[in-house]
Amino acid sequence: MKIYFAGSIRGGRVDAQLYRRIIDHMKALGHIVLTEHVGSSNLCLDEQGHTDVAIYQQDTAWLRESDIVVAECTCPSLGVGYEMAYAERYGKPVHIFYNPAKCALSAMLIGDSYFNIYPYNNEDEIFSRLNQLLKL
Ligand code: 6IA
Repeated sequence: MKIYFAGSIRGGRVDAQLYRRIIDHMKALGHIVLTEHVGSSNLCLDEQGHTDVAIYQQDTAWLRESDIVVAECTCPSLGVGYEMAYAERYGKPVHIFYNPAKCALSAMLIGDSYFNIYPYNNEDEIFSRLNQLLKL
């Protein structure tokens, strides 16, 4: 499957290493992750030279191309929230993870029954859920 992984970039990079581990796990299960850069540790440097228009056009094209959308939403991000609504508009299955000990997830996600939402207490819960969702 082609997976669109969403995680905060300008909203803050506090969970960037967690994003990398989630992306690596999904790749190890045999899937293609279209948005590997979300887990990159030197993203700010990489960002130079990419216009916002090009980023928007590429990411929305990848969302339309994806089979499934996975998001880690503990760190609030306007871009990720937009991507969740965009994925719903195109009928993509959306799976959202967040740590309730670290954030109160927006009512605009929790309140929308379209989304599959998984609060977790530790990373192992994310990986075992992904194993269920993404088994080939
Ligand atoms: O509002 P935020 O920046 O936190 O939004 C994060 C979300 O928007 C992520 O899930 C990404 O899919 C998308 N996004 C935001 N900035 C970029 C970006 N910047 N590149 C790709 N997707 C982005 C340039 C990075 C560079 C490695 C090309």
